[in-house]
Amino acid sequence: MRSTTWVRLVAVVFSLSLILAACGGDDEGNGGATGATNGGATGETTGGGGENEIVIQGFTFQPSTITVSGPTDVTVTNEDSTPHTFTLDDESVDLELAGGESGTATIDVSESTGFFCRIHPNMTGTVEVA
Ligand SMILES: [Cu+2]
Repeated sequence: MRSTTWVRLVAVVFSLSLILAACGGDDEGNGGATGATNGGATGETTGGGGENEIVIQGFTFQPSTITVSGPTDVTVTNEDSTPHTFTLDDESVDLELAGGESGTATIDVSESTGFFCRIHPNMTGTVEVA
């Protein structure tokens, strides 16, 4: 009885080690592929998605509302030929952009605020905190 159990145990352990070895090999392959896929997807979402990029076109900020969660880098591109600024209401960010120029600033606000262009104060937008 005991010896039979022991033999079975050895057989099971041996089988498991074969299975684990096989799976281990597969996992490495899959792990790499999955990691790359996830990394790329995450990078795209975090890096831009569009939300962290503002284009100034035709004297308007597009989009005029962005959402941040913690300190967030925002790239602003002025596609007009006229100079504009991207200025937070508290002026903690104040990008001056000549026509065709772009700049990046880190928005770090704890509650929703507005932004505007100092040259054209009717150009406004909103930063919402998620
Ligand atoms: Cu302007």
